[in-house]
Amino acid sequence: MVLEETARRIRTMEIRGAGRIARTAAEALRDHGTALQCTNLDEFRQEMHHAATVLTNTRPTAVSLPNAVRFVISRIDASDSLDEAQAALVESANDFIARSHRAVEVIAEFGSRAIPEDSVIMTHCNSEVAVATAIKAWEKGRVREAFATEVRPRNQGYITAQALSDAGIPTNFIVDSAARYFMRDIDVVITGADAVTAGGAVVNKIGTSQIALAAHEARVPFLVTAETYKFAPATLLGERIPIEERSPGEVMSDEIAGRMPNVRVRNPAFDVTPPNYIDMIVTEAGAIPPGMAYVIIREYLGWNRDEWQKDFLIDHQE
Ligand code: RI2
Repeated sequence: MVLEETARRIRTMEIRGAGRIARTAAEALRDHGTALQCTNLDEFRQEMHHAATVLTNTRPTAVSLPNAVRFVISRIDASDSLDEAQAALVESANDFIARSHRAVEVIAEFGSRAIPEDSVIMTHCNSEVAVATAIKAWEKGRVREAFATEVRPRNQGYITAQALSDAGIPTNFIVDSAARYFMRDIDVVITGADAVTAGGAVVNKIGTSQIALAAHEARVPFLVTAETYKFAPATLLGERIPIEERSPGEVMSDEIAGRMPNVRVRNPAFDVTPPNYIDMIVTEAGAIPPGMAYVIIREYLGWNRDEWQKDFLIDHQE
């Protein structure tokens, strides 16, 4: 029940943000597994793999979700007894959650150093780690003012504007389409990421790539803040990151849409920013150029081609 309820809350975006959904999934696996009354290891593994699938099927784009689930499940799979697996579940879930919180703190520190003195910053959507970075930079006196976009259709920009305002940062709230108009006033753009490919492309909230393009044209540095678990190992096997397309009802009410039978409302939740529009990706392992994404996947996500290939092929047979 806890599991299904958590899955529902992630799907409906009651719980949202790539890092938060990853931590929530680890927590849900832990609580679900702790409540299970299995009599042997095989049964426990089977139940946990099912729970993992329920959680990863909720939202397809943020790779933090399958990475968190994999972090926990791989330790269950490596256990030799039921007792060991149950202990490994609790330990690995708690470990993931602690690492995630720590990563946000470390990135905020590294990222704040990359923001020049007296900067006007712009951010898009609501990224826990981008906001933490902006606030850290503000505390160091490096930020003068911020711009937060509205983020249609779910308006996550309100959450960002609130957080920046609570921190005392003078903040301008703008509609998404005003980003280029104000770009001349901006010193640095900071966003989060839902996924980073092996080639260094960043998948983030719809509209990010337009802002990156405007920043590139105006020669404004574009920083991405992303924990290492936002990097996507499967892209090394040629996999593409699926872009979630959400309900048209988020964009236009059924009543209005009903009057336009020839109109199809499209609602992609994410887009892809190519690596050449990104100056730096700040991770807890360091601030890297996008071209080094491959190294992060190899060094920090325990990349093992044969193992991933096996899992990938199994996934695709189902
Ligand atoms: P943090 C969000 O997606 C946004 O795209 C945001 O930039 C990204 O997750 C990263 O979030 P959504 O869940 O982990 O609002 O940095 O669709 O909080």
